[in-house]
Amino acid sequence: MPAYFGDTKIQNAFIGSTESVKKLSLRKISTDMKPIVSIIMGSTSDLPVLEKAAQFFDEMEIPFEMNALSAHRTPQEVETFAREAQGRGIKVIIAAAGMAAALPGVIAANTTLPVIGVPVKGMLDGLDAMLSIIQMPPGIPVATVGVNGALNAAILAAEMLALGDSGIAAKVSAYKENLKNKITKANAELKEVHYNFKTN
Ligand code: AIR
Repeated sequence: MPAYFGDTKIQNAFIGSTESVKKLSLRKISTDMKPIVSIIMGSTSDLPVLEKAAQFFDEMEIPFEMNALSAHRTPQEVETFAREAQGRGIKVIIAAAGMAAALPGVIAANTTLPVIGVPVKGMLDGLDAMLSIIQMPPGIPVATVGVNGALNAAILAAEMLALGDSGIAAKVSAYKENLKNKITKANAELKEVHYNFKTN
């Protein structure tokens, strides 16, 4: 097992120390579930962005793992992770990084699993990370979501998993149905907003 996996060693993989990581380390890390999604972030400073994805997988009851690996600071470990992910049962990888965000592309270069890239807003409003992730050369695609778009990355991952899992398909479908209800409710509320020249 690589050094960056397992509940006792997970903290070693995190670069730096943030409040979010301290919170994470206090929670019980479940070892009896086998992850099918891997969330990789370039640094624990990206964790606040990735929390939306984690919450979505909790809601969908999809087992996932979270680790920090950096294409620049731990290049060897990134390659090992990417090469071994499929063999460990991972089906989709979500990779997030800011600045010169090579992480999703380097992972995609070392696996045939689908990789979803999340550009993290750090410098330049996240445009630097977005262009680094989206502009992959032909042959090595990374499905890139918007800046800080971790929730969309998680929904897209669930949609991929839903192709082969009717339970996940039903949950994703219910989630999307709920989004419709939100707009229906918003329109009912807008009906109660009055202006002199508003006709509906
Ligand atoms: N990063 C880390 N290694 C390579 C890159 N591109 C990114 C992280 C984070 C930013 O650099 O994904 O968004 C700053 O990292 P840190 O650890 O200094 O906070």
